Amino acid sequence: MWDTKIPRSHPRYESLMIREKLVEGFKRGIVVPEGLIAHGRGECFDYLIGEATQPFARKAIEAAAAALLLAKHPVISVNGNVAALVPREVVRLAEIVGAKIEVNLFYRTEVRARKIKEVLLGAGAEEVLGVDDATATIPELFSERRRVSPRGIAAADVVLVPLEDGDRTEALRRIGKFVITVDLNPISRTSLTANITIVDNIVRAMPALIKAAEEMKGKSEEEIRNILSSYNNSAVISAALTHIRERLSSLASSLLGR
Ligand code: PTJ
Repeated sequence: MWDTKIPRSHPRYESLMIREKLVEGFKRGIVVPEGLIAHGRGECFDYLIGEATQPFARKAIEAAAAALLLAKHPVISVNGNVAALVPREVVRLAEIVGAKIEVNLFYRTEVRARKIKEVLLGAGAEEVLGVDDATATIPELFSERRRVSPRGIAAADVVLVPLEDGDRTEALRRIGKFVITVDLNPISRTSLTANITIVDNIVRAMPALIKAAEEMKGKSEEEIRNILSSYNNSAVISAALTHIRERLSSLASSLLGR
């Protein structure tokens, strides 16, 4: 493992550790090779936003906590990358907001779905849907990608789908689900289609979402409704893009001044 070779003081230590978790997940059959590529794309956007939870992400996290707490039937959808990076956080968030956890894979195989279920049970989940019970279907999606649990995503009013593919996000919106995503790319089809887009790394966003939901539980329902109704996702995505533009402009200017 790298952590024996790379000192904690290494400037890219955190980032290398995240990579290592995904490589480990790949070797264990939890992450698909495409998941490693998807992570590389995410890393690039993480550089651009400054590898920190920015104010636009904090706004989206607050609104996401509100939507999950107000939901009658919230579901957290878990894919290979999410299971490799934040399994304990998924379980903790589900406990706080009373959500069901469902394995939902883009590149679905039954063997991998079962392995991901084991990871989540090992992280403390009491129940994991979407493996033996994925008998319902999302209309207009084809093959294995459409299969969901009748007690999970099929019945959900609010679905958290981190690192999701655009077709599926659009399909979930079409069947009336309120969709929350975590996606470092602010202009991915998923980011532009979701009701709430958290433009942040899943490894930072999940702990922040847990904290926000814990704190929000002490508020009245009216206060929580106000947080959600005053939220504007287009404004948040626009703020993410403006942040990237300003950050790059400032970096470019600082180089000229050297
Ligand atoms: O395990 P499976 O079969 O369900 O497959 C999972 C992947 C991620 C391969 C699948 O859902 C996929 O192909 O996703 P996409 O279409 O590549 O979208 C993933 C999005 O997540 C991209 O926009 C990435 O920028 C973003 N992303 C990658 N890593 C992170 C991330 N966003 C937040 N945090 C990350 N660590």
